[in-house]
Amino acid sequence: MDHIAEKLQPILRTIEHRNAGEVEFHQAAREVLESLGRVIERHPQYSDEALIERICEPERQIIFRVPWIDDKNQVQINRGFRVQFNSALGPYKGGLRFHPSVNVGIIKFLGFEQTFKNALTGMPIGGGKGGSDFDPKGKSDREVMRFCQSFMIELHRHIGEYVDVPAGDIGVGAREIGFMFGMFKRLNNRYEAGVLTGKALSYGGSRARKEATGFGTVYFVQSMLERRNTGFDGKRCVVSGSGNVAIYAMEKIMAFGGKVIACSDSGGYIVDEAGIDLDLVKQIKETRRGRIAEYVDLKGGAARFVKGGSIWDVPCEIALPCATQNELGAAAAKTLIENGVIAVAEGANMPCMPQAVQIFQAAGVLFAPGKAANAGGVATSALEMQQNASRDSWSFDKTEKKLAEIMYGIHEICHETAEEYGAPDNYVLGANIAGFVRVAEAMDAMGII
Ligand code: NDP
Ligand code: 2IT
Repeated sequence: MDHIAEKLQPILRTIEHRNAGEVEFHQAAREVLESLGRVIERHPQYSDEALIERICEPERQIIFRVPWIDDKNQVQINRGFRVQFNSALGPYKGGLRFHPSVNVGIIKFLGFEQTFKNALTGMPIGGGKGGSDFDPKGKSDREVMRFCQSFMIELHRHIGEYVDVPAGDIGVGAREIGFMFGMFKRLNNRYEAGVLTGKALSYGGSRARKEATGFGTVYFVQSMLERRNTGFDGKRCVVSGSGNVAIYAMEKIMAFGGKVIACSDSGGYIVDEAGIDLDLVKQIKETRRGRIAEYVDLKGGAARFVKGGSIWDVPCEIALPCATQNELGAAAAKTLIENGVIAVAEGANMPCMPQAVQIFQAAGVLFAPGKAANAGGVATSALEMQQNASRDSWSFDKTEKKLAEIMYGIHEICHETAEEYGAPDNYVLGANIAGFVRVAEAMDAMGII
């Protein structure tokens, strides 16, 4: 990894000062700035007219109160966020996260990453992110509905198919999107299908959107492995998390002949040397919204549950962190390498800490950053917007084929860009530069905005 070029250091200092305490945003900005030194050396125009400074400052940040009434008739107050980061390439686009850890710094880092990720897809979407510190865990469907309705009563005035198009993220799936869409439609008296993505198929959702992030990550890994003349066949894989991204990453790994032996949730991880039974995981997680620990009693055999602990202790050749930010640090990276890992891809956003990334890269492990590897979700959201705009609905095969092409395209541009800038195999550099250049060129063409 490069150091931050001298010319770019004041930019990071300003970010740290202006966004005091927002450590995840500082981390994400630092990583991108580390990659940009090589760009401004060759193309000084990209640092003219404060272009990089403008890209690092969100266009708009909205914070609002979300009051709702729980099942005990008590009034609850949560905080809602939407950071509209960059609209140079299209309407702001990015998910909503409902998790008690959500704060403005987390939403800002996610919106910043999203801007470059969306640029990498080559589709006309800007970057944004939102959410709330609301915790859907343990809440009844009615409580979730009342929360989502209250959240949308405020958010609706800030979004629209040409303005800002939210979708899901941690804690937000088809159930929550449905409740929010219903309230948006009522408030606007307008059937604006393209205002949200990740909708159910019954009212304008896209086939393959649910699968897209996990599938896409695995397509990206397949492209990396091909460059080393290998594939998933028979390889031991570990996937952290057991939510939307993890489940469909596991499904595609299995379809490609890999063997998934461990997955997790925030309570701990399960190991099943016979290979994870994905139908059972779906039953526990998707149908019952249960805990991954239940797998062991239901499956029997040699399956075991490890409470807490690090899933990265499980020896594997391919590791996909698909849970949350900063879930894989330096110690875990070293353990994975000692155990023979050959490829690591971020299904989650920024799950690997900077030291871990450095350790992987120094050891020659194939490493795919989230803004490239998990772009399949938002890319398929853009396909959902296309279907909504043309009042069309495509088959699963057609949609998945487009997703696969997009992922292979992202792999190609990251790889080629890294090579062009003298660091072949450095997908972090390739993704940051390629994403940045697309946003920078569009902004440059529009004057000082
Ligand atoms: P889900 O809510 O469906 O699943 C999240 C999973 O991660 C759960 O297993 C959850 O465990 C675990 N997890 C979440 N927070 C923590 C935490 N603080 N510590 C430990 N485990 C945690 O979310 P998604 O699968 O949609 O999202 C996972 C990651 O992928 C996120 O980083 C998200 O930003 C990213 N992503 C999602 C996309 C999408 O389309 N959904 C697209 C691109 C990236 P538990 O249930 O116990 O909390
Ligand atoms: O992080 C992400 O890319 C997402 N949560 C998906 C965003 C989207 O608009 O589909």
